[in-house]
Amino acid sequence: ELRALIFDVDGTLADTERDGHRPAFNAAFAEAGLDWQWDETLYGELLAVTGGKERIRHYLDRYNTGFQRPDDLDGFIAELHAAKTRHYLEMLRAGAIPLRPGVARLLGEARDAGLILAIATTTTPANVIYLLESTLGRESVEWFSVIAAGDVVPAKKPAPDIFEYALRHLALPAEACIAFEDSGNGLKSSLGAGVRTVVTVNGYTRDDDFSGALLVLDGLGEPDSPCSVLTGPALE
Ligand code: XBP
Ligand code: MG
Repeated sequence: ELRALIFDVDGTLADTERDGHRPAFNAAFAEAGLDWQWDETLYGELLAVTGGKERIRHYLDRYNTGFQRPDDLDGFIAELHAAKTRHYLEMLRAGAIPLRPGVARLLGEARDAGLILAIATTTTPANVIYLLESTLGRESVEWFSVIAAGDVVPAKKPAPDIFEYALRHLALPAEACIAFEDSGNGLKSSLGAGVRTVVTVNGYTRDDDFSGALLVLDGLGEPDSPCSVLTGPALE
């Protein structure tokens, strides 16, 4: 019996990456006097690694090997990332990032149907709270029984840990849940935890590997602009 829906945040609830996280990273770099610029194409490649701090480290390892690393690299990255989060939260507070079509409707219908809602994301907890508050109102944070986010698990997606954490706190078996994800990394994570998954792709994830998904959609759609099924039972 279906009891709960578990949502990813970035790319699934909202298109946060290209015009949200990416410019926030760039603002933090500029503020720190660094000449790093993550354009849309480079950012698409960097998304291979989830987690902002992990992404900065990956950038230095693979794309900016000439950078003179400070002795305390962990501290340096943590500080840059804290600045990035500050910029990102400012954008959310200004209402700069809307939910994707169909998200508010689906959440409302799920609540009406008595389903439990949860979140499983690699992003920083405050980012989730601010997104919900700025788009659905203050009380919407309470709609979610579990908000599993960020560093509560050491291994981020594609590791299954964050979904396993959410299941543990929901006290539900994987079979009682359906996950909503937008990326190959996210899908690996949810499937790794045994949770059936609906994928709603976006510009950055369209070409990811979605094998094993219950359904792959180009969005969640609204009555006046329905979504399309890219892969799913109907097409097999
Ligand atoms: C999202 C992420 C996050 C965001 C940035 O992945 O990888 O790192 O890009 O957020 P998913 P932070 O949607 O698979 O959870 O900088 O707060 O990590
Ligand atoms: Mg995502």
